[in-house]
Amino acid sequence: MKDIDVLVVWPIRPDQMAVLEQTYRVHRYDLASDVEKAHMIDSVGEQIRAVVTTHGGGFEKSLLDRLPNLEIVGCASVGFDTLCVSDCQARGIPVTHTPDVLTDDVADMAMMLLLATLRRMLPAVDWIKQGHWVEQGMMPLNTSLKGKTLGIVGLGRIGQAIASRAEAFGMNISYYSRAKKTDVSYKHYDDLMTLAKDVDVLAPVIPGGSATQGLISREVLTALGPDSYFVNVSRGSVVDETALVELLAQGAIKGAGLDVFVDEPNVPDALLSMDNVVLQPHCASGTFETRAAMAQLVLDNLAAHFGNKPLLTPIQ
Ligand code: 8YV
Repeated sequence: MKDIDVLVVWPIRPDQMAVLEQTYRVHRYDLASDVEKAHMIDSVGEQIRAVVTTHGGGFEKSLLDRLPNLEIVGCASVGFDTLCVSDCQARGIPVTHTPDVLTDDVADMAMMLLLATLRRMLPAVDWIKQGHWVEQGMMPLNTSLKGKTLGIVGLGRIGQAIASRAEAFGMNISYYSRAKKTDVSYKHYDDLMTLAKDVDVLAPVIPGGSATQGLISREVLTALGPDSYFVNVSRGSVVDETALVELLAQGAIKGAGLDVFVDEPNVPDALLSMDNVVLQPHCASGTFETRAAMAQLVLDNLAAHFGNKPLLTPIQ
């Protein structure tokens, strides 16, 4: 398959990149300058049969239009809101993603944010480092997870993995989704505002994109109340980030644990100085094991396509 041209818009893990380069004729669009990118597409665009990318690299229609013989897009992320999936599918070009292999790590991140935020882990570290323990004694009390209600917005694979974990910590689980799930016993809400009013922690676990843009609105956040928390491991776009920052600053929400932001890698300055927020750099799936599994899934989907076998994880 060395005669198959693959355009790398965003690289996968080094081990799998090595296999990709041994197996296909790889063009490193990700490493090229803007001038080099334009030249690359002019010279080999018509030869490109596959694209490799991820959520961070995306895949825009303007580039798709320059690849007339593209057959498949392999994306190393479960979310695909930065890819022109419908345009690809309209041309009969499947797009594959990486569900399931990252579910546990993302759910772990949600629990880490929950624990660190409610138990104020980072201020506790400072309590020691700043000498407060010596000078002032025990740090102020924080909040237990046990007995609190976690409201999950969107109970898909990752949402259910978070729910299972949170239950093990003694939390009650409620969820909002359009349709009630028949395979869970958690309390279902068909109204987001009511869920927000009833829970102690609100956690959106939904895809990004236009359908969920700003779904967690200022009104929903306000309905949470001053003794509640917000945890986000989905996409920054699903929440009114400006409202979130203001409400956190005002104490209208008690705290937040955030792994995703609207304008990554730029995080609102106001959040950087708050001691009631825990910030992570969109790294929920960022473990050696999971990123390797995601990368391998990209390779396996390409191999299936060019081997005329069914794709493993095509976006439907
Ligand atoms: C990205 C993610 O893959 O899978 C997703 O949808 O958001 C992450 O796992 C990671 O940020 C690399 O872009």
